[in-house]
Amino acid sequence: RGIEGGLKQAIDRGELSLEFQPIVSRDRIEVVGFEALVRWNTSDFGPISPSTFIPIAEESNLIHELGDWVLANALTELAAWPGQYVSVNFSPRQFRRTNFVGHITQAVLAAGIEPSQLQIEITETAIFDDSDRAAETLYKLRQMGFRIALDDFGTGYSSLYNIRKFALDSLKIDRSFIDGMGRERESAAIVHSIIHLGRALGLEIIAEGVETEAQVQALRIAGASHLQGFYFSHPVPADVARDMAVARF
Ligand code: G
Ligand code: G
Ligand code: MN
Ligand code: NA
Repeated sequence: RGIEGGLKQAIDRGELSLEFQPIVSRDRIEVVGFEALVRWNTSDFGPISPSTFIPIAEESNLIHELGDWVLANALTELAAWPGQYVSVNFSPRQFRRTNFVGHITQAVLAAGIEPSQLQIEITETAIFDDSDRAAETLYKLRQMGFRIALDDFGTGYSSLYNIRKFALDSLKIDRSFIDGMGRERESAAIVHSIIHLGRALGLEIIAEGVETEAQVQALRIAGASHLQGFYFSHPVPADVARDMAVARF
């Protein structure tokens, strides 16, 4: 049957769940949002990582059903933390789906929330292939009031052209650069220049994969506007995240 067969039934069997990881402001005074991360606990093999099953879902049409489940459930959980946004990952195929904007708008209306409470995370891969069409989609999404984040920034077909051409709210610096910051001059230089450039363009800069106090200090000095990572919290179930919505770090 394989993973694809199991994934088809995962939703009906209630095997999917979501975890949430806080995104914290630079001054660590407040949690501004939560990234939703899907989890699959299979009856046959135990937990399987999304880095394994998302690519398989991407190869079939299952990504749409799975993505719809993630979005609807993430929006439902938002009701528990009305002051924060939820940040949802969308794979390239979801983003390129016909009438993506209408689809997301419907989901938000159905959940009764404001578009500004949803941050849409896409990677550069999603916008690279047909960049005119992607630019139009992003423009429409921003017109509607959704927040847009470019995820894993620096690892894809990073082009400075992208961040000028596309309507964005934030850049998420890939955690590999944060990890390298304390050890390699190259990573530190890349982090500094992404922050500098992003700020000059009026973008929020979310540093991902923050694990140590030293990284927190370095990123604050460098001017990152937001931080996310195990230092603050691992991804946690919604009821645990709820108590974190008003936490101070
Ligand atoms: O949380 P974790 O490290 O297990 O996530 C592994 C990868 O799976 C990350 O690249 C993350 O962006 C991706 N991922 C997690 N949840 C979702 C989701 O709901 N949709 C998509 N498209 N990707 C997700
Ligand atoms: O590709 P994306 O950035 O969406 O991936 C998010 C993934 O990063 C999640 O699977 C999450 O579990 C993981 N993650 C979040 N914070 C940290 C961290 O501080 N260190 C490491 N190694 N992984 C993290
Ligand atoms: Mn992400
Ligand atoms: Na990322």
